[in-house]
Amino acid sequence: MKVSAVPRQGHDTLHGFTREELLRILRRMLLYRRFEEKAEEAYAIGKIGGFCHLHIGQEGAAEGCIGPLRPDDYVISGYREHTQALAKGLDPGRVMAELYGRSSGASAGKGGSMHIFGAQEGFLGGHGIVGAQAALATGVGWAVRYRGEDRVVVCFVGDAAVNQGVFHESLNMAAIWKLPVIYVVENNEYGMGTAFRRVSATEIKDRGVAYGIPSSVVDGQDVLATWRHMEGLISEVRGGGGPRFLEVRTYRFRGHSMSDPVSGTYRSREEVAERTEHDDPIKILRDRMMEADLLTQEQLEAMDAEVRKIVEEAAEFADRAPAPSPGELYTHVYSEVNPHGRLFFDGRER
Ligand SMILES: Cc1ncc(C[n+]2csc(CCOP(=O)(O)OP(=O)(O)O)c2C)c(N)n1
Repeated sequence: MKVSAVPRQGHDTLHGFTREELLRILRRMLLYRRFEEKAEEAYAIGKIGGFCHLHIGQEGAAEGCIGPLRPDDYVISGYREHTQALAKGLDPGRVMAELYGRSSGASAGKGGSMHIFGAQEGFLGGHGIVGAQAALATGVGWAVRYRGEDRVVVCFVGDAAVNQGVFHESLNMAAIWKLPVIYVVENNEYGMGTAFRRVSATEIKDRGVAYGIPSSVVDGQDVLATWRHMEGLISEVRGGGGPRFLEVRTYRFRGHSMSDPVSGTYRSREEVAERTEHDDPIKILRDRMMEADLLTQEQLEAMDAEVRKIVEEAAEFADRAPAPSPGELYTHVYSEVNPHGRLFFDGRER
C-alpha cells in the first residue's frame, strides 16, 4: 500500500525554521486538532446541528498555506474551513459559537459550520457550493488589482471542485488578467465517497497548466515544506507574477461529514488506519522536532494542556451565548459599497 501521498523529501530537515517558529507552528496545528475533536464531541451530544465537516488530518495544509500570509491578505474556502478560519486569526470562541449557531458566532450564528466569515481577519468564508468560491476569489483578486493593492488571495478548494465548470472559468479569467490569486487544491483523495482517480482523466495540477498558470504539487502532511513552498508562491504573486496553482496532497482522517462513517464503502478501514498512523502532519512535525532535540515530551504535554484550555474556553463561550434573535433574519441581507470602495454592512463599516 502506498502510505505517503508524495515521497517524503527533506523530512530530515527543518527547512531553516528556528526553534521558536517550529514550536509556534506545532502549537497552532495542535490547537486546530483539539478544536475539531471538541467539535466532534459537541456534535455527538447535539450541541452542533446540521452539516459539520472536519479537517482532521489536513492541518498541515491550513497552517502551511495560511501561516506565511500577511494579516491583510485574503483567504476564501469551502465548507471544510474551521481550521483555516483559526489559521487566519479568528478567535476560537467565535468559531465554536458559530458551529453552535449562537449569536456570538463569527457569522452571528446564522452561517453555521459551513459559513464562517471574518471580515476583519480577511477570511471571506466558508462556502457550501462546491467550487463556487473559485469565482469569488477571482473577483476578490480583481478588486485587489483595481485598488492598486499588493494583497494576495488564497482560494482553497477540494479535489472534487476541479471538475466544476466554474473552476475552469475562474482560472481562465485570473490567468488572462494576471490576478493575485493562489488556487490551492487540497487533494484529500476523495470527493465525498468518490476517489478522485475514478473521476478524472488527468492529474490535478494539469488543470492549472491548461490555463497557462504555473502549477506545482506539495506534500501537505509536511507543514514545513508546504510553508516554504507557499512563501515562494506568495512572493511571486505579490510581485505581480499573476496567479499560481498548487495541489496540496493530504488525507482526511474522518468521514466526509459528521453524519458519514469514517471509511464507508469507498475506502477500507485499513487504509484509514495506515494513513492516520503514518501521514499525520502533527506527529510528523513532533517526531522531527524531538529527533532534533527541539522538543521534549514535557514541553509537548504542557503545550497540549494549554491548547486544550483554549478549546474548553471556546466551548464555554459558545455555550453561554443565546441563539440569534428572530430580528436577525433582516440583518446582513444587503451590503453596500460607497464610492470610495469602503464596505458597509447594515450601515456599519467593516
Ligand atoms: C455544486 C455542488 N454539487 C454537489 C454538492 C454536494 N457535495 C458537497 S461536498 C461534495 C464533495 C466535495 O469534495 P471535495 O471538493 O473533494 O472536498 P472535500 O469534501 O474532500 O474536502 C459534494 C459533491 C455541492 N455542495 N455543491
